[in-house]
Amino acid sequence: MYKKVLTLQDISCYGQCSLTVALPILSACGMETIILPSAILSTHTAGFTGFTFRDLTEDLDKIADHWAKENINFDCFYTGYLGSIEQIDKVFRIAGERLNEGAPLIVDPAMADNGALYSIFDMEYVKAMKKLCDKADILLPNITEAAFLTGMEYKESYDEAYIKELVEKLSANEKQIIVLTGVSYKKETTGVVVYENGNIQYYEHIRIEKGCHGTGDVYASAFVGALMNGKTAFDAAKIAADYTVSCIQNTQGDDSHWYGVKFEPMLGHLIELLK
Ligand code: PXL
Repeated sequence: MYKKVLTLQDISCYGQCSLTVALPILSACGMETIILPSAILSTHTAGFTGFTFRDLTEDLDKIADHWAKENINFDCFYTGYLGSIEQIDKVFRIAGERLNEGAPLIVDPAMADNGALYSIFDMEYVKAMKKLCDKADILLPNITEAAFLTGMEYKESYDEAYIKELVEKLSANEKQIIVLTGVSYKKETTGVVVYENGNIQYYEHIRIEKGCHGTGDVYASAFVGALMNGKTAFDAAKIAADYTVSCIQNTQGDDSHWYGVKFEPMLGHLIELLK
């Protein structure tokens, strides 16, 4: 069960997202976690202004060259927020060279939420991300990202037919698994759709009105950790959902903590869910 999981995303020094979330969650899931920072920002970009941004694209090839020399390989490659279009090409190289036989490429397109792209991205980036998504074994978009990737209209309220069309359009091949988050058919509930082998499964859970920033990264990291513990995609999707809900509940009522999720005190709960 001791697996090497490589994750490529940014370091937002402050703000509880991307690598500062993925590393502790994957470690708690028992994974040897290898990090590849795509950029270093003083904070994340959602709600802070004047943040610093150092792009690390140039370092990615040098790091990959060294790993090639040392023959360092991985059992999973999970990508999150990337800093630039050029980095997407680097992902193809690393996935092509460094993954063990059968190791999944898991892509969280991490570029949009609530109907809008994050501030640094544009439609060129969406086009490049679509190419990467087509290569993924498992894709973890929210509804906004799925709408941008497919060119379908983003809807605040929708029915099962809309969700079916969204995952079908998104699906690059019949082996690919799509885990679509934030699918809500009723006011009081939300949930996750898992599209696998042409079948749709839905896990519904309570919806907490006041969401918080960073839940997508908490969800994706817990999903990868559960999957790499041998859970099926649907079971991993359920475990990640239950853990994320517990983290949001733990963050509620603290208005000073608008920028992230207090996920750390709930790591014990995640470990219990994995048993
Ligand atoms: O949580 C996604 C994310 C990751 N990294 C950075 C972000 C965001 C979302 O806004 O700004 C830098």
